[in-house]
Amino acid sequence: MTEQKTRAGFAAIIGAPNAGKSTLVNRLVGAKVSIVTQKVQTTRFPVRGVALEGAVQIVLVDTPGIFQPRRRLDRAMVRSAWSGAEGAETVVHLVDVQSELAIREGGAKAGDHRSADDVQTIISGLKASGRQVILALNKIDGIKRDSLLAVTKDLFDTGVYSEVFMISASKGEGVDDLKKRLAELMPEGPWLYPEEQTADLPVRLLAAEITREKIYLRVHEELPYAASVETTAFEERQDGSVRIEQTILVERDGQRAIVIGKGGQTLKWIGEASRTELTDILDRKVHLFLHVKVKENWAEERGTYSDMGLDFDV
Ligand SMILES: Nc1nc2c(ncn2[C@@H]2O[C@H](COP(=O)(O)OP(=O)(O)OP(=O)(O)O)[C@@H](O)[C@H]2O)c(=O)[nH]1
Ligand SMILES: [Mg+2]
Repeated sequence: MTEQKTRAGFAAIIGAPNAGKSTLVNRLVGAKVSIVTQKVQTTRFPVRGVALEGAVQIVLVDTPGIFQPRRRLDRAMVRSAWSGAEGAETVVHLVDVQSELAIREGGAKAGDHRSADDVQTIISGLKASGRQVILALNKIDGIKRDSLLAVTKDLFDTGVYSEVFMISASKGEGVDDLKKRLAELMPEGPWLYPEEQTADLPVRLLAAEITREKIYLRVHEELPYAASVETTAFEERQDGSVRIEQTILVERDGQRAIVIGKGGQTLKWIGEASRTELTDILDRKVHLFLHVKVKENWAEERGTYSDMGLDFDV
């Protein structure tokens, strides 16, 4: 037998909100497995994506951003991110280098300061765990290389990193090198997923995520984290199509009005965008029905957490 020995394992991507973790996971997998928006705190629970590199299967774990949590949902998200890292063979700490640079070179916005603070929180957490991880500086597109050196040095001097990569998750630069390295770090063993599988999110949850992404893309300014999406029906029909019903939960009447929009225009846009993508992903005709409901306490209900695989009591 000349067959190459297979390897497989988990590589978790952690980082501050908006660092580009989901973008990177999608890029490494070569398919969209996790939703991406310009908003912080988009990812709410760990999402797995499966990448192949020769005979190696790398199961990427996209995690929610790590930040100073206040609300219950925030605490549950941050906890799940750290657990995602604990369960993985390899951890990559992804840092938005543009925020780090803005702080050094001037012009930093509130978001950059938050991001840099969260990076420090993560470094402290890593120090406490005694674990060495890979540092990946993201968003190097449009940045002068010399200015990266000082940032790299400061981060590296914390002692929590074993090596560093410079990448652009959205443009793809440097991602192949990182992928090769992750493959080397995976232990020998049988693959964990069938060859053709790239994601393992239950289809109802995936459908809810796609709609949540469209909501965030459309009304990100007006609707701060107040929305959640539930798939209430998913029926395969005789003609091969699928009928999906979803409820968008918001916390207040005003938010309901925003999601629906003038004459229903916003909700129509969200529904069309989501249906188009779901048709593509599910590879069949999709009938999508969206309802918007005010449920003030959706973020305080146990069911919300178990649906997402999050811990309620943190
Ligand atoms: N310029 C640039 N933008 C990027 C890059 N990678 C990601 N982004 C953008 O950064 C924003 C956040 O990307 P996400 O992938 O959702 O970030 P995340 O770390 O998963 O965010 P959370 O799930 O909220 O923690 C999006 O607008 C991306 O398009 C990059 O390499 N360069
Ligand atoms: Mg994300």
